[in-house]
Amino acid sequence: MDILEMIANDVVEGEMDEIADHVQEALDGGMEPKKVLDEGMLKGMNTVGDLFKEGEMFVPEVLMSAKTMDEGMEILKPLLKEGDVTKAGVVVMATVKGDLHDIGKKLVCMMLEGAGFEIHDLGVDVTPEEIRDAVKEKNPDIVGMSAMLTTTMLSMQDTVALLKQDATTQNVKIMIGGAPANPDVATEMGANYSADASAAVDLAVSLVS
Ligand code: B1M
Repeated sequence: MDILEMIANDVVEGEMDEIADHVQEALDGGMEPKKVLDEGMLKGMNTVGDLFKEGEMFVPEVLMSAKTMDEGMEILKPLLKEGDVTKAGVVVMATVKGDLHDIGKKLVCMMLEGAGFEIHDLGVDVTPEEIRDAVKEKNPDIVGMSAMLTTTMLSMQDTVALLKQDATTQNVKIMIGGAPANPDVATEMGANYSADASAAVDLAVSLVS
């Protein structure tokens, strides 16, 4: 197994204690940081996405892979030149007002980050006004909203309505997800739906392309 395969494998297997040494070994051997990122870490993360989609990896393992990715990024970040990392797009993400569930949303954020998106995670229990203000400030390509309670779906609807009211926010792409969401509800409120974290990546990529 060459060093890039080892790094990709570290991400897939969640080898948090190994990846830093392997990334350093690749750099010490003269490899470009971008190559380590693209052909090692991101390749591993893509495999994670595929395995998750196929039901061969589960949430705790994906979280371990995301943490392993973070460990490797700590070493690479200062070395990557501006422009080395192709930004897929900017996403403002929130769990909507009244809702404290954030495990699924964090997973979606991590997978989007792994796919090259810049994420501004506003946290949980975020009001429509706070989301609108963040859209004005960050000018994202996409707003992502997560809800796990049937009751908080209404807050999603309010947020979409508020974003559509304002000329500076009405054109932002909107994606929603979480247990009570579905494609019909999304279409009705003028948003896009994805069922899980890997579908969210596919959707986000299609919305910005
Ligand atoms: Co709550 N809870 N909870 N809970 N909780 C549910 C959601 C519930 C279904 C349990 C049940 O009754 N069977 C139920 C909701 C019923 C309903 O409204 N239909 C419920 C309830 C009722 C409540 C309370 C009201 C309980 C109470 O206090 N009486 C309360 C509400 C608090 C509040 O939010 N105001 C409450 C509290 C909590 C905890 C705080 C204890 C904890 C949350 C901790 C946390 O998130 N930090 C919690 C948990 C853990 C759950 C369950 C058990 C698990 C949710 C989870 O994390 N799943 C849940 C029951 C269940 O789902 N089995 C339940 C794992 C996660 C990876 O999946 O979140 O679905 P999920 O995310 C997926 C997809 O949905 C999708 O991708 C993710 C990854 O694949 N996705 C998106 C999510 N967001 C997306 C956004 C996207 C795209 C995809 O684009 C933007």
